[in-house]
Amino acid sequence: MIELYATPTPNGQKVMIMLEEIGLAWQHIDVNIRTGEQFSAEHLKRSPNNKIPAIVDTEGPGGSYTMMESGAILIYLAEKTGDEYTIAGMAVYPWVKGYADRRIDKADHPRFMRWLEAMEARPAVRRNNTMTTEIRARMNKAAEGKPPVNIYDTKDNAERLAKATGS
Ligand SMILES: N[C@@H](CCC(=O)N[C@@H](CS)C(=O)NCC(=O)O)C(=O)O
Repeated sequence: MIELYATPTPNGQKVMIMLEEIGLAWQHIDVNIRTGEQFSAEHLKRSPNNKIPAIVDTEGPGGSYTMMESGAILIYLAEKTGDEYTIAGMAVYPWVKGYADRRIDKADHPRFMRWLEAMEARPAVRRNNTMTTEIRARMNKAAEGKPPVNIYDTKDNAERLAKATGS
């Protein structure tokens, strides 16, 4: 459980958005900076510079874990949950999803498989895979009867470029 001690100012809201994104159980514990609640002895233990937001992660490293500073909180929460899905994952997944075609045995790579399954459980990744199949089928149909190009034939490439650009 993440306890967010805050007022929904922009600095409070950025943590709220993150908490909603990552899906951890959390609750907003109101610390009203308009009425000076940030100066209470309890809150100063969480945030010695009398600012919101602060969080308490009841299941943090080594037990209950308190943090202040919204940017640091975002990084902490990303590291607690974000390692299964980052833009690195988006960039790499299309290259590695065909691992079986490369005769890679999934039994040898349990952590890779866990990550791959987490990727493939995401609706956006599933939609990508469905669209990829549909687009490939459409393009293959449109390419029927047309000779294929060898994109690694640099001489052929140079000739095509020269022809297209008139140079
Ligand atoms: N650098 C801090 C800034 C936090 C901050 O300025 N919080 C304001 C509200 S947005 C606050 O708690 N003000 C109360 C006060 O200064 O007494 C962060 O990003 O968390």
